[in-house]
Amino acid sequence: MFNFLKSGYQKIKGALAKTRSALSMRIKALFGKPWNEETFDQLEQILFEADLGTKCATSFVDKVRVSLRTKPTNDIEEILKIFHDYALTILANSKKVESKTPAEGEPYVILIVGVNGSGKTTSIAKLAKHFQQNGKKVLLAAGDTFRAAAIEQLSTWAERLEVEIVKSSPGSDPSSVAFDAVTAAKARRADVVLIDTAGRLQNKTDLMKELEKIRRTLGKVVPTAPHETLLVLDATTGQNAIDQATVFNEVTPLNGIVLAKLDGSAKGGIVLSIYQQLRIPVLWVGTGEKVDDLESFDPKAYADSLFSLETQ
Ligand SMILES: Nc1nc2c(ncn2[C@@H]2O[C@H](COP(=O)(O)OP(=O)(O)OP(=O)(O)O)[C@@H](O)[C@H]2O)c(=O)[nH]1
Ligand SMILES: [Mg+2]
Repeated sequence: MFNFLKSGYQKIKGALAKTRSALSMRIKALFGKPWNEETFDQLEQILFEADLGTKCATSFVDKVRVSLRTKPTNDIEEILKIFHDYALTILANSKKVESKTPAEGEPYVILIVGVNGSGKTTSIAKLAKHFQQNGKKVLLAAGDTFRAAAIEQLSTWAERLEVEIVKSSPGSDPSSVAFDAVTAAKARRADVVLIDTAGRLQNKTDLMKELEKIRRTLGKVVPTAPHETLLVLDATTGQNAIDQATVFNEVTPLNGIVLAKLDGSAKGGIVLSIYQQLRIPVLWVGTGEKVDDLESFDPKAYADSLFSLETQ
């Protein structure tokens, strides 16, 4: 089927194909024969390899062990349902940081953070397209002033999407770009401002200072801004993404995660690890490099996709 004809549910399912086969097919092979304590050790390894992380993998093993001891079965569909339902329990347990609401006539400001190469700029383009399709006037802010290429990349997206962009010369202060962008958005009656940032993580104090300064500056123009701060994580980096989320969560309040590059990764179990260890909700997932390849995260679609024997 052509990608653009696929529903969001199918796109999430497609993106998780590799993780699904790494998980469900191996679980099937494992429990397709009589199981014993060693089976559970092997299960832990399978879950670990799908990037659920040690803590999350162990809690799954405990859950499955208790369920199977209480109600033994060799029916693989029933066994997968135990995983499926437990995944939904974990995904229901996030700690929501409510986004703020702008005053009448003021734009909704979204700050995008994340390490280099995680998918920030591409995700901004995807989000811009999403808001455009919902009839919103979007303005982009090239707040990653660290590299000329970063400004150019965002400018190219702005041209392609026909949205306004506020940028400055490389090396300029990202806070002043953020200030100019929100000022312009107010004057031009834009509905949404998406702010790109540089993702250097070498020094936590610098990162914290820079993000704090951007937030403070935004607040001078629109007192409630930023209304939302989203962390972009690269799904292919596995457990390293958890470390990144931990650091960013300490330096700036996060409303949620955009999990880019879910397609092609066999490490899609990272979502469960994020929810269990950090309780930060995944709000969006990137399912490809194209501007339409962004889906709002649906826990049911995710659990259905991971714990199923479908091969497609
Ligand atoms: N397959 C796939 N590729 C993606 C996705 N999102 C981003 N990419 C690719 O990942 C690479 C990095 O994306 P960028 O958006 O430039 O990442 P960034 O965080 O802005 O990177 P820097 O500005 O260098 O810090 C690009 O080649 C993107 O096309 C996705 O959901 N799926
Ligand atoms: Mg970028």
